Amino acid sequence: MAGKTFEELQSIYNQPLFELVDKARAVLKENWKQNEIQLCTLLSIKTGGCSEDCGYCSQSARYRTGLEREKLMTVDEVMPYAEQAKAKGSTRFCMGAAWKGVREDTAQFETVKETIREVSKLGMEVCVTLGSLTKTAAQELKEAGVTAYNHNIDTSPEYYKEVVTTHSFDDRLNTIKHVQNAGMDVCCGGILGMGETVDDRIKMLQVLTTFDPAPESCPINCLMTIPGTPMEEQKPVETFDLIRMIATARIVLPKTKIRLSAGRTEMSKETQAWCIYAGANSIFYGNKLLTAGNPENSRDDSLLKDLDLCKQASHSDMALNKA
Ligand code: SAM
Ligand code: DTB
Ligand code: SF4
Repeated sequence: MAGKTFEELQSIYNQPLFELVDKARAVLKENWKQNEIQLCTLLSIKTGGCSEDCGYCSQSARYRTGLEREKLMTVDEVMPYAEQAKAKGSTRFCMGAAWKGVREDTAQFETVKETIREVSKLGMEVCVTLGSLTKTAAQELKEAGVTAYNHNIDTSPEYYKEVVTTHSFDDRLNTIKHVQNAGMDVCCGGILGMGETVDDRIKMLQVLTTFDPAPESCPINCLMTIPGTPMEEQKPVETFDLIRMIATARIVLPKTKIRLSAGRTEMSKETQAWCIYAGANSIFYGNKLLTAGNPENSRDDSLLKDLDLCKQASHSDMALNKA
């Protein structure tokens, strides 16, 4: 789909809430099996000690967040987590590393690629989020079996400078280009609640609509305030702002999986139901995100039961009209 203008997005976002949700729900029904939800499990395979200064992050070495720095996990250490995720019904396993980016020709990168090859054998979608990539690193990840690469733009181009100073918004777009050119799916979204304006959120969505191809998935995270970071005092996101954002994303990215991501521990079942009704069709499943908490599996199972949702079957094609 061709990119939308900021004004087009603003008028979608600002229409009366129920009209917005009605439209988003119609788009969801047209493009997706409305009662299915994709479950993705996260694992931090290299925690903490990151050189970057992302103001929201527990893993930046620049803030005293109390997080213990850990070495890169080995293949054998990772596999039980992937197997358990599969056994519990997740179809995607996403591994994150607290790196500025991938350094090619290192033993660490070889270990990560070996891990990817092993996880692929389980028949799960393999997603990684390892920071910036060169063209070659992207190609090597694709060859190892990565199906999707997560690299968020996080906010508007203008506000990005207030969030991170050690790399730029354009650096993020550059990595996303390499991911697309290597033939991996792009998972790209952002965070709400970092002190940005509603217009910044809309501008972030506007950038996502210019991607070609459109992102395969789009995580919408609510800031989880981490003591010790510059954003520790930020206020929670208003529920109806979150719903508006999800509904708008659903309308402008009709075939993208919209993932209701970080911050669900602070959301009621009803809030989450609204978000899913308005177009979200994926969640992170498992009691931990990368370093922060996520609802227990049992709580999510009861949410899915209450809403009569089923877990997306392994490798089932969720999109009705996807080739
Ligand atoms: N280092 C890699 C990078 O920056 O892309 C991968 C890991 S990074 C932790 C992945 C994403 O998690 C970030 O882009 C951000 O959107 C999200 N995230 C990190 N900390 C968060 C927090 N405290 N609250 C909400 N989302 C967060
Ligand atoms: C994304 O957008 N959200 C996930 C995933 N991509 C890698 C990570 C959320 C991290 C939340 C904070 C933490 O666990 O440290
Ligand atoms: Fe490092 Fe990624 Fe955290 Fe930024 S978001 S500090 S790059 S781990």
